[in-house]
Amino acid sequence: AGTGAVVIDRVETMLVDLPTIRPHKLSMAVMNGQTLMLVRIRCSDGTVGIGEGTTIGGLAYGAESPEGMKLAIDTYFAPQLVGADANRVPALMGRLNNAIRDNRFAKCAVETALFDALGHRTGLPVSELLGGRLRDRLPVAWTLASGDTGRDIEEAQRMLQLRRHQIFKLKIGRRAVREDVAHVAAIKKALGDLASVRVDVNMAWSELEAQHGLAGLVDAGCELVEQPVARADALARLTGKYPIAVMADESLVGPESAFALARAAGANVFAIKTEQSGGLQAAQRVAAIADAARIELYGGTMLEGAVGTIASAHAFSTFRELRWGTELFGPLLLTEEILAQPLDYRDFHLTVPALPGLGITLDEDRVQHFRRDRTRTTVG
Ligand code: MUC
Ligand code: MG
Repeated sequence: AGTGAVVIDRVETMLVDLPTIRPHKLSMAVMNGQTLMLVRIRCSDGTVGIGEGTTIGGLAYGAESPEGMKLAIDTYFAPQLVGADANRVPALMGRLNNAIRDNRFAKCAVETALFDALGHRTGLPVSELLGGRLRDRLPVAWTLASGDTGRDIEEAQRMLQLRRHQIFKLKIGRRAVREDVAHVAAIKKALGDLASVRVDVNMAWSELEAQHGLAGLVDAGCELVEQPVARADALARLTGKYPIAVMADESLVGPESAFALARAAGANVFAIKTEQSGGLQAAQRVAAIADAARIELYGGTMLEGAVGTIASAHAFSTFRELRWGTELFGPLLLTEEILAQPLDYRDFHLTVPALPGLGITLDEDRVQHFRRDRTRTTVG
């Protein structure tokens, strides 16, 4: 296919509901399944791109939901896109950003589909369209969040044995600080030096609770704490106070917030999520700000399925440094495979595909099987 005048013909969306392998307990929600909002963009040269949007616990994490993203894309995004030049992804994103406020998750899904289609058109992987990958494999952490210390230890030991994960992120913040710290200490003690143990509090602590919590986590052998408190100013006050890395997650909602956090020396590490950032290129801008401020990087997840996960992998593969690895394990938390060929997880890493576009193929029969509403929405 040439790169002449190619326009966007159609934008289609659907919701796909998949169960999780076990209840996933976070401070703000318990997940028994995940909903993938898939967007497919069809172009006049026959190329097709796919993108994905997810949230955590419906509206428990933020202002967007899978159902809301679908509505926003069908009603407001699609008319901006249909008929436009499909090759100019930054221009298309500029147009969306002018016409549509916020909706960062939906924008990420659409941008992913645009880059996937462009990749199929040009023969290049999305990582190369984003400026070029610096690595082919990404370290992948696993989240322990069964709610039970013994079960978490067994799960971690199984992951180590399978050589799938050696970095573990523990979800805490549902219980009293002292109980949570004891939970972390027990897990670290059981795993020893074989594993890196980190925690995500998902904003559940007050600043005072965080002071107790961080001191306890240091003694427990935990090396990093993610978003212990909600407020960015409190996060900044905690940073550097204890010998444990403080990582921002919820506080990071795109480049402007990244700049404000960096200016306030508000974190040692940024958990960059493509959806939270507002897209793949926006995530790269957040990474550039972190780089300039000497803030270290971690590739985060919104518990995306295979499509969103591999899109994030392409983006993270272009980051100059990735000191803390990634947590791109989303598809492994789901019971069902929706790709023709599963993602390649082995030796504690995920491989970034070298094929055109995202480098994945949906198993259409399985997608149709798990699709919530079989009525296809077509615009254009
Ligand atoms: C978060 O807050 O980081 C990432 C891993 C996981 O289990 O939940 C997420 C969201
Ligand atoms: Mg987090």
